[in-house]
Order: sequence, then structure tokens, then C-alpha cells
Amino acid sequence: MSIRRALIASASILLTLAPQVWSQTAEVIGNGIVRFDASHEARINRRPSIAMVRQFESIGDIVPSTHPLAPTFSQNDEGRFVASIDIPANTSLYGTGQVAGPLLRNGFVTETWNFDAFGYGLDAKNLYTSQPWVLAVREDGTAFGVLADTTERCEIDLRDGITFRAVGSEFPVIIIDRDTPQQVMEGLAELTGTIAMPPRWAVGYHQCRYSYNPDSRVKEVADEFRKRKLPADVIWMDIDYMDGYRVFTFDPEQFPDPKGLNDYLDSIGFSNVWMIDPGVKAEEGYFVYDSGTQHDVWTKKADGSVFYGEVWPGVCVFPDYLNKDVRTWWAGLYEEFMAYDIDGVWNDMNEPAVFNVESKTMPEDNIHNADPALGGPGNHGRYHNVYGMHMIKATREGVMAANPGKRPFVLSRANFLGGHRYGATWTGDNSATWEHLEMSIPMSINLGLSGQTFAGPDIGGFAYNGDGELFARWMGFGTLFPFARGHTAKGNIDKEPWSFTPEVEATSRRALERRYRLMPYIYTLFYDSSQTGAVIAMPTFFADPTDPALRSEDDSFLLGSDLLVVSRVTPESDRAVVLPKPVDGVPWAKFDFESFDGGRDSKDTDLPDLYIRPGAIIVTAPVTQYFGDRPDQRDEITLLVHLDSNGEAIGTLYEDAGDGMEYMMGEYLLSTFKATSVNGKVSVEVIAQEGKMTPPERTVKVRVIE
Ligand code: NBV
Repeated sequence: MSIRRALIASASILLTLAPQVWSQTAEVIGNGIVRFDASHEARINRRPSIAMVRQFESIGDIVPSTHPLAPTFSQNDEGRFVASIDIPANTSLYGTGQVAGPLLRNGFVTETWNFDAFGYGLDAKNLYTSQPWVLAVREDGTAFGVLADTTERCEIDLRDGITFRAVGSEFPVIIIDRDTPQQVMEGLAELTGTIAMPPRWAVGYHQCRYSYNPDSRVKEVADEFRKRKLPADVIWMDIDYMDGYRVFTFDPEQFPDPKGLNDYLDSIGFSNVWMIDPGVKAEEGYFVYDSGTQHDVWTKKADGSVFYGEVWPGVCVFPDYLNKDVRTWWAGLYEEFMAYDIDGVWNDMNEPAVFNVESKTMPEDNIHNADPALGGPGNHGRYHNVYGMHMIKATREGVMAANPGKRPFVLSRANFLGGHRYGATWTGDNSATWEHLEMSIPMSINLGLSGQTFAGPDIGGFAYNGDGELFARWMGFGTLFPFARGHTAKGNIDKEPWSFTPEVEATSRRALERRYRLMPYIYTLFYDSSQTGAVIAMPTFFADPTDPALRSEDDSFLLGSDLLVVSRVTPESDRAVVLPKPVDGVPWAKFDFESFDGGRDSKDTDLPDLYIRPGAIIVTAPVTQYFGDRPDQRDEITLLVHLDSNGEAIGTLYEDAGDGMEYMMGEYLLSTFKATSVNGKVSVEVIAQEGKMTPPERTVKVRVIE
């Protein structure tokens, strides 16, 4: 045997006998943020991160074993790449994206694989969006977050510590270790970005159904809101407005004049949102198909031929949004579309959903001609979870180019970690049942704890009818989610606030009026979130992460850090809710709006109870029917003040034009109010003001809550 052959032989014996040893690397990439790779090779060959806003460089390497949370990397029998993190005893786990079931995720196994999950239940393993991310809160209230930076199908197993098992190649694990869960969420935003500041109308209430058609029905519903004095800002056009479900077309009979419709809606203060799906009807002579074919934009099969799949219009082709030129082509389609005075766009079915196939999506061996910056050409399996994310990235670019200077609003059903930068989301096709009503709180909160804070459920439930009581209860707290939209499926009974009984309508009105009174506060929360990544609808335990009793509380939630919303999520309304402890002896104080105006019924038990934090000022406004219905929105505010043990309270108010980008150039006003009690008399002053907008002359009312 030659020496060379002997060497090869012994090397291969070594290869087969030696246990798999990974020599990990760890690099600091931010404040308290460390990225771990399984080996030097894995680090060098790492795929570009799609979740993160940029490719973060190392600020310095550390010895992995010196980090208390260093993951262990291995490969399992199924060939999945595994990263496990041991967690200290009594650590509470949250996040993991869009997940059914309770807030506290310890003991659950889910998987990232965007899926058209119509009629999903508590046991759903994967839903429409994927966020391979866990927020972990230690017993003492300090927290860390774990991000598995892979777009591949990935199991998130929280039964014993934190384990990610992903298909495909080795992936890095990023750990953010900070003092509080809030700080960890800000760390996630440093990596994956924040939501963009939405137009103010999108922070109002949205009314939807599958579908309001024809156009006269849309007007009728909008008129009814105004006639009945039910505040609302937006009405939605679902797929039936299209001509044979061809995207970017209008049914000539039912929607002959979309611009006329939008202009009418605008005249009564309604903004509009129209749906666009990714499936393009494969039909010669249809301009979108012809243009796409000419530009060679369709996703290909493994053999290089165009992939066809069935969706609403019949046989369809699917744009390959992973490619920049395709995104530019797609964005271009919005120029003509938005010229019909369209305000916002809803991208549905973008997992992508495909009919009549077991997988309910396209084959995993389809090929995407992905940009080099995304990792280059690769199969659908690798890019499946980011298909929808890149669709809405392109949509957003198109909407912005068509409506320059305006803030875009895009709602997407599918998305991925970091995709909150491009659009809002909802919890998909839920059901009109008490189980789903209850679940809608933790689902929305865990989405927020995964970066997607502009979220909420279909209020009233999408599948099935439900009844008036369920609807009233859902409106009661659903209108306090960051994204507040009523919706229902085709074939169901009407589910507008007036569709049940006068009592249900009255509850809905009170619920909507609460949102509109709270608008200055909620809009300020959106601004904070767009700047820092602060979560808008937070779990109650954020009020006191050291209190173990709050860790699994999910009938209530915090809207910002100052307002606690306590809901009754069972028909009997008999469930005890744990409240945050008093702060230095001062309890959170219960209040309502209804008794403010001369004692209108405040005993509506379908509404959630509201509590204000000791030391907080919540800025509210008189009820409006929509954004812009009073000549000067800023002429009156009411400060709700709950003094702390020192007799002080603080709150902020963010104001801007409500749309446009001028706020980025300083055209806004951020005011900090401070209330002080001296000898039982409460006085309020503005202690700081930032921004170029002139402070308005206005009436400032103060309501002290005890
Ligand atoms: O476009 C129709 C519906 C829509 O209303 C719903 O919100 C989406 O989640 N869409 C799904 C397709 C059909 C669902 C049965």
C-alpha cells in the first residue's frame, strides 16, 4: 500500500469512528447579542440572514463555552440540523410566532412552515406565518431571546429547554441576553427592524367581509356605520370585486367604477383596502399573465418549466418574488391599480396556497431564482417561508411608488420573522367559537412577542356564524388590539355591529368609542414601536416580570405599559384574572369611559375592564367617527391621571399629520406631561416637547383616577 493510500484509508476510518464534534464559534454582534455557529466552516458558509435588516458583522469573538446559554449543535437521524439551549429552572417561554393555544409556550412543539390553515384548532403545529424565535423570561424577571436564523422548515421544541430542528444546512443561533423582556424585544428590533409608522386611518377600526359585493353593498355598509354613529375608518374589498378572480382587474358588473366607489367612501371618511393574491390566472390575453410571461417572472419547476397550480381563478402561475427583477415588475403593477384611489392593499393566500394538492402549497423542489443577497437560486423548500414576505416587500414598494409621499398600508396573511417591516398581519381563518375568542388574545400577543406587533384576529370569527353574545364580547376587547378588524366568511350571517340585537350594537358602539377616545394614546404607541420596537399589545406580566403569578395570565393584556385590558373570555365570565401587584402600595385603578359623560351605562359586562397603571397619564380625545372628522383633531384632549405613591404621574403624546413622511423630517410633536399633586390639588405641566410642529391652542382636561 502506498503511503498516500494508507493515509486516505486511515482518514476514512477516523471519519467513520470519530464522534461528531462541532467546534463552535461565537461572535458579539450587538449589545448583549451573540451569534453562535456550529463550526468555522458553518460560519464561513453561512447563508445571508433574511430575517435581519442587514448582515451583522462580528464586533469581537468570545469563547462559546463562556456564554451561559451557548447552544449545542448536532444532527439528528432524520438529517435535521439541531440546536439546543439549556434553560434555567422556572424559565417561562413565549413567542414562536403565530401559534394557537395559550400564551405560555413551555411544553409545546410547533413548526415554521407557512400554511393555509383554514379552520385550525388549538393543536395546530404550523399556521400562516413563521417566526423561529423564542422569548425566555427567567424566574428573576431577567430575559433572553433565541433566534434560529434559518428560513427552512424548523421544529421549535419547548418540552425540555429550547430546541430547534431545521431541514437544510447548518444555521446560526443568535442569543440576546438583557435585563428585562422589554429590552430583549428592543434587541430583536435592532436585528430585525421595527414596524413602519402606519397612516393614522389604519390605526382606526376596519370593517371587512368575504365579500361586500356589489359596490352598492359596500356603500350601504359604510353609510350604515355613519348613520348609526359607529366609529370606523376603513372598509375592505375581498376577492369578489375582481373579474373572475384575476388580480388587478375589477368585475365590470359588480364594480364598474372602483374610483367612483373609493371617492364616495372618501367623502364619508372611509379609507379602502383591496385584496391582491399571488396566483395569476394563466390565460393568454390577460395583461398580467402576458406581461409576466414576457418578463419571465413565473416560479419554475425542478425541470425548469413554468409551475402551474390551481387557486381561485383556476390554473395559475406564481411570481417568483425572491427575485429583484420580479419584485420590480410586481411593484409596477400597482401604479395603475392605486390610481383608482386605492388606499391600502391586502395580500392573501401568499404561503402560497395551492388547491387540490396534499401539501396545499407548491412542490418543495420548485426553483426560485433568488437574489444573491438572499442566498442565490434555491428550491422552494428553502424559500417557502419567505415567499409571502417578499411578495409584500414588492407590494409595499409598488404602493409607495404609486402614492409617493403617503404611508403605505399592506396586510399579509403569510410572513416571516422580520417581515413586520413590510406589513401587518392577522391570525388567519379563525372560527366563531369561544375557544377561538379566548385564543385570540395569546395569539396576537405571541405574534407581538415575535416582532409582529401590528396584528389582531378576525373579530367575530371568520368560519361559522357564532351568536350575538360572542360577537359583543369579541368586539369588546378586539377593538383594543393594534390591528382591529371585523371579518367573516362567505355564506355566514351578516356580522356588522347592528346585525344582532340593539344590545349588541350598543356594546359594539361603546367598544369602538373606547378605541377612538384612546386614539392619541394608541397612535403614540405605534410611534414608539416604530422607533424602538416596543411591543404595542403586551402580555400582562410585562407590568412586573418578577411576579410568577402573572406569567401565564392571558385573559388580559397590556395595551402599552399604562393600560391593562381585562377580558371575560368564557360565556359565564367567571374566570378569575390575576392583576399586577400594587406599585409602592398604589393599586392599578379601574376606570371606564362610559360613566364619564354623565353616567351612560357603565355596567356593560361584555366590555373588558380597564385599569390604569399607578404613575401613568393616558392621553385621550373626544370620540370621533373617523380620522379627520373634526376640523381640528387636536383642539381638545383629556388626560387620565393615576398618581403614584409620590403623587406624580407621567405620560406622552405623539402627534403628526396622520399620513405622509414629513414626520421623518421632524414634522411632529412629542409632548411629555407631568401631573403633580400638591396638598390634594393636581396640576399638570408639559415638561418636555420635541419636534417641529407648533403646539396647538387646545383645551386640556384632566381626570384623576383613584
Ligand atoms: O379571499 C377570501 C378569504 C379571505 O376572506 C380570508 O380572510 C383569507 O384568510 N381567503 C382567505 C380565501 C378563502 C378562504 C376560505
